[in-house]
Amino acid sequence: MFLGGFIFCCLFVISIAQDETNNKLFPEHFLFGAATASYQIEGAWDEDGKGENIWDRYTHTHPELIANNDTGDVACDSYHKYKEDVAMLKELGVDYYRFSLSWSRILPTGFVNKINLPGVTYYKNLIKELKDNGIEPLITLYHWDLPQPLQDLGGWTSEFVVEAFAEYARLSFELFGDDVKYWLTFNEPKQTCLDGYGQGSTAPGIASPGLGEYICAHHVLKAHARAWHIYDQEFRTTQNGQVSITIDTMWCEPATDSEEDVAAAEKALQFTYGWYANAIYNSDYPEIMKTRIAERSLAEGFNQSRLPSFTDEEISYISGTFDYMGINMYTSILVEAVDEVPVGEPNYNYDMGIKSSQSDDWESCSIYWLKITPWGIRKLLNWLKETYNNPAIIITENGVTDDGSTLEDEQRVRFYRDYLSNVRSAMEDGVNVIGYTAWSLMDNLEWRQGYTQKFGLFHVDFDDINRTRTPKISVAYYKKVVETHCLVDTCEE
Ligand code: GBE
Repeated sequence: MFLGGFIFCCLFVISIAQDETNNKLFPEHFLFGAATASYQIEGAWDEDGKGENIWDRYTHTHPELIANNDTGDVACDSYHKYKEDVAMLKELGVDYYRFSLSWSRILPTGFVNKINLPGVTYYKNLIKELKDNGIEPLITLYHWDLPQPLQDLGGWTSEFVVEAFAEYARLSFELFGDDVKYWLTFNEPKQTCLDGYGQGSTAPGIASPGLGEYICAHHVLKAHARAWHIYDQEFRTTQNGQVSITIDTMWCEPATDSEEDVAAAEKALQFTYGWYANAIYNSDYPEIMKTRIAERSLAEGFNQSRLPSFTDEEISYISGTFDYMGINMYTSILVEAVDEVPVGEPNYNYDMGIKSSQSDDWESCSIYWLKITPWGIRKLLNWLKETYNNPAIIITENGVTDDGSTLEDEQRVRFYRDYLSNVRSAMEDGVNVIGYTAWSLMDNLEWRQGYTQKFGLFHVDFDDINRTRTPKISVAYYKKVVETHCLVDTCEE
């Protein structure tokens, strides 16, 4: 009662300052959801037969690399508390829940030789609980937690992993697919490859700049395509679902309207988003990547490009492997043209060859890289429509973090309102957006930032053994939006 009155009062205050907000209703069939990922919430890292994954290994062997030496050992304890999670989703009224499967919980060795039944049961129970509450699952197969035994064989830089992933995908479709309409193969492969195998700044921590990230990406793209074709050939007619991948990018805004900066911004989009998207939604790697990396590689003394090439057969096998387009978007950068970095050490950033920054005028939150740029999502959506032939788009992540000091997260309310307002405007521009997913359902392990950054609609008390979940004020706003399909007090058709 007290909380209800409190939330009502704050919504009233919020409703005053929304003159600029788009007041068109979202279409009736537009889908709203909320998201999490296995390593960030599940905990139970070695319980009931789960195998070790690269994030278990990374946090346990390099505690100094994670804020407060945090780990995902317990996290939100969702392995035991999934019913509470579903109750929160029910409270929000969302159409779907995006979560990921922990590969190691289902296949402790990474391979299909040994299926861990308690892991399978966990996901079956979660899916049943969702369906019983009228919530559709949207499942990500790979949100960064590779089984450690596969990493011991080279992980995403080894070719064998393509088939290992394909078999894991097939098993997942077999086990869960009767109840799943939406699948994602990979979450943000750029982070997997660039951070994990190029720069070495996250698990598995392999630093092989200018090489590792390209080899990794090559295998990820092949693995994605294998999984899509397996679904298409073996499951589509009986299960009738949709399979895609979600790739993240910041919107790249030219720093000035000079021809050079405009070209540099386009180049940045191609090197970040196009690196993965072009092969799937168009065909092959972007021309500008092929040309630049080949030139620099030869000048560096390599006999071939550091960017691996696809055969014609592979190009057509990968092209078109999507049923919708997934995107994760949080922020924007300003992009400037720069003089070519002299040839020397291989490096992805030199290959891209731009300068990026963020404006001091853009509103900050508690994490350094996320500046609040709602207009950027409208520009990005229009760019995606133009560049990839107007696909149906599900925004699979968008959200903002706080430092945990208050449940009155007015900045998050404004964030969702303003980004969604720009999504709605992009739809008026003709972009075919069919769904929107808030990151995140609840505070969770923010990778190297540990539990210091809190992206949740629901607050989680990590000092409490019960991991008590409490709604922030943004829950009331998002709930209203999901229910009414309207961002303001009253909407027009
Ligand atoms: C997503 O990652 C993840 O899918 C999700 O797991 C995560 O919790 C959520 O977003 C919130 O972060 O100058 O190289 O240091 C780094 C977002 C910017 C991935 C861009 C920050 C990609 C993390 C800038 N990265 N972003 S810099």
